Amino acid sequence: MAEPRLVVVSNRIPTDAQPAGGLVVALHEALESRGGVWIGSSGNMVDTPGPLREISPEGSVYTRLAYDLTHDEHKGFYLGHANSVIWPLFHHRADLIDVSEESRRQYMGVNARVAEMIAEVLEPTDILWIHDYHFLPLANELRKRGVGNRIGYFLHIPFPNPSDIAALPDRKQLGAWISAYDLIGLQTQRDVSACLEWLRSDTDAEFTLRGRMKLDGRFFEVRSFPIGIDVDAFQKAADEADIRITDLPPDQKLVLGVDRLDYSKGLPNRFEAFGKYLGLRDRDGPRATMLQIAPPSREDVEAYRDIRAELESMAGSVNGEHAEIDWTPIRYLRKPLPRETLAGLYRRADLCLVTPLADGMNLVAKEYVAAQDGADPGVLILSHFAGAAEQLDGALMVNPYDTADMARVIDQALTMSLHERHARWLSMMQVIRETDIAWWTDSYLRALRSQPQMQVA
Ligand code: GDG
Repeated sequence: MAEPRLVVVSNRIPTDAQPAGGLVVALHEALESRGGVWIGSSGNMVDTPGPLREISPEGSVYTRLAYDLTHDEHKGFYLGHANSVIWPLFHHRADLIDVSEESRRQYMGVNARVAEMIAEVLEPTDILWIHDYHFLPLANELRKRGVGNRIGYFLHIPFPNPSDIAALPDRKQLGAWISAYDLIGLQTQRDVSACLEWLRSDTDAEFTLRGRMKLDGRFFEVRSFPIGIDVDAFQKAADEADIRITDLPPDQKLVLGVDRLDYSKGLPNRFEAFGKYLGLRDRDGPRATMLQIAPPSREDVEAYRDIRAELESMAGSVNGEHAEIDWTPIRYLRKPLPRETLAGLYRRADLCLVTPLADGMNLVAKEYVAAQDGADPGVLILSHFAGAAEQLDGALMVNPYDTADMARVIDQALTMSLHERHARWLSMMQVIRETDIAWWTDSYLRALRSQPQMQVA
C-alpha cells in the first residue's frame, strides 16, 4: 500500500530552495524524500489576508503553501500570546508573562483560520504533523471542522510543570487541545513525565493499555523523540572550514557560545561564570577568550530588549576588570554568522558553553560535538536544564545558577587531558549518530502512522 501523504505545519515556511537551520532542514529533507505538503506563514504582513498560495521553488518534489498574517495577528498571535505567554511559561518564567485578552483572541483566531485553510486542502488519508507552541489548539480546531485524519504534534520546547500551567490563561482548554492529537512528541523523558503528571493531576485523563491515554473519549499517546542533527553535514562543513577564522594566536584557548539572544539561554550566568573563571585561572597558563555569538530574535518583545542591555553591560564590566592591551576576554557578536563560519568556529573552539536555564533540546550542543576533530576534540559544558543533558553524558554538566562552580568546571575543561577529552567525545558522538535527524523524523512518523485512525471511543 502507498504511504499516506504527509502534511507538515510549522510557524514559518522557508522561502529558499535549499533552506538552512536545524528544524527547517529536517522537515525539508523529510518532505524531499517522501513528497507531501508544507504549510506555514510567509513572514509577510498584510492588511487583508488571502487564501493559501503555492510558493514551491521550481523543481521541488513537494508543495509549499503559505499564508500571510495581518499586522494585528502578528502582534497578538506571534509576539503576544505565543512569545509573551506560552514561551516564557514553558521556560518556567511566569514572571515575564504578559497576558492580554486581545492577544489570546488573535492566537485562537489564527489557529482557527489556519485550520480552515488546512481543512480545504486535506485529503482523507493524509497524515498531519504539526509543530510547536504556536499551534497547541490546531488539532482541536481541525476536529471541530470534522477532520478525522491522524494528527501528530511535536513540541520543541520543554513541557511545563503543573505549577507553570496554573498561570496559563488557557489552562482549562489545554486538555482538549492535547487530546485532539493522536501522538504528542516531546523532546525528553523529563517532558513526558511532566506531561503525564499534569494529565493525572489536573485532567480526567485515564491511562489505558499499552501506555495510551484517554481523555474526553479520545485516545492519544505521549512519547519522547529527542531531535537530532545532520551529523555528516556538520562534520563535512567543519572539515572544510578554515579554522584560522579568528585573529586569536594559535596557543590561545577559544571558549564558544552560540545562542539566539533569548533569556532562556542563561547568557548573563555564563558571562558571570566566565568572569569568575578569569579571576581564578592560572596566570602562567594560556589565555582563554570567550566568543559569544548571539543573533537577536523577537526584538519587538520587551523581555528580549532587556536581556540585550543586560548582556552588553556585563560584557563591558568583565572586560573592564580583566582585559589587557593585547587581550579582550569576552567578545560578543550580536549578528548571525554564515553556517560555514559557525562550523569553523566549532572546530577551532577548545570549549563550548551550552548553559541554558531551560531548553527543549539545544542543537548547538550536538553541532559542536559533531564538528570536532576526533584526534583532538574540544570539551562540551552542558546545563542540566538542556534537553540534550538526558543524552550527552560525556559532557561536563553544570547548574547554570551556580556560577562559582561553573567557573571551576571551565578551568577543568580547559586543562583536561587529551585522553579524557577523547573518551568523552566518543561517547557523545555515538549517541548523536544513533539519534540523528533522519532517525528523528523516521521514528516519529513511524509512530504516528501506527496510531489507529478511528480514535473516538
Ligand atoms: C528550539 C528549541 C530545540 C544560531 N546562531 C546562528 C545559527 N544558529 C543555529 C544553530 C542551531 C539553531 O540556530 C539554534 O537551535 P537551538 O536548538 O540551539 O535553539 P532554538 O532556536 O531555541 O530552537 C530548542 C530546537 O527548537 C529544535 O527542536 O533544540 O531547545 O528552543 O542550529 O546552529 N546559525 C547560523 N548563524 C548563527 O549566527 N547560520
